[in-house]
Parts: sequence; structure tokens; C-alpha cells
Amino acid sequence: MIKRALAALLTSLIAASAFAVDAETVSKQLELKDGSTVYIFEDGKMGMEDRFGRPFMMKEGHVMETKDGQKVMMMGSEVWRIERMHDLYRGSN
Ligand SMILES: [Cu+2]
Repeated sequence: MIKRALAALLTSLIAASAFAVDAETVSKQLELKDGSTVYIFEDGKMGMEDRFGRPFMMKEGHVMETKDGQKVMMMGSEVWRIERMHDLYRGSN
């Protein structure tokens, strides 16, 4: 009986930590001048979201300008990670 409760507890702990790892993959979020958002993942790669919150592709090397005038160069185009993030936080839409 105790063993079974322990196993259940372990399973939920593992599930919780897997979720935490996913949540940590975005290290920075920048608002762009045109209203879109860049998500910078922990490995330095990025994903784009338009001003309506829809993920979109952007060519690597593209220079973007943030609202406060910073220039950021596109590294990677991790559309799938943005979509996965949406599935995790907003439910699939
Ligand atoms: Cu971009």
C-alpha cells in the first residue's frame, strides 16, 4: 500500500519536473516594433509570434528591431517550439 502511494507520488513528481523543463526553455521574450514577439530559447535559438499570437517562420539572419530600438538577429526559426509552447499553456487551438 505504501509502495503504491510512493510510486504515484514519484510519477507526479516526474511529470511536474518535465513540465518545468519545458517552461524554462524560453529564456527571453522581446516585443518588436511591428507588434510581433521573439522568444529566445535557452540554447540561443528563436521563434516568432505575430501580433495576433500566431507562430510564423522567419529567415535566419533577419535583423529585427525591438520596441526600444535594439537590433536582434534571427537565430534559427523554431516555429515548432512556439507551437508546442502554445499547446502547453493555452491548450491546442
Ligand atoms: Cu525573427
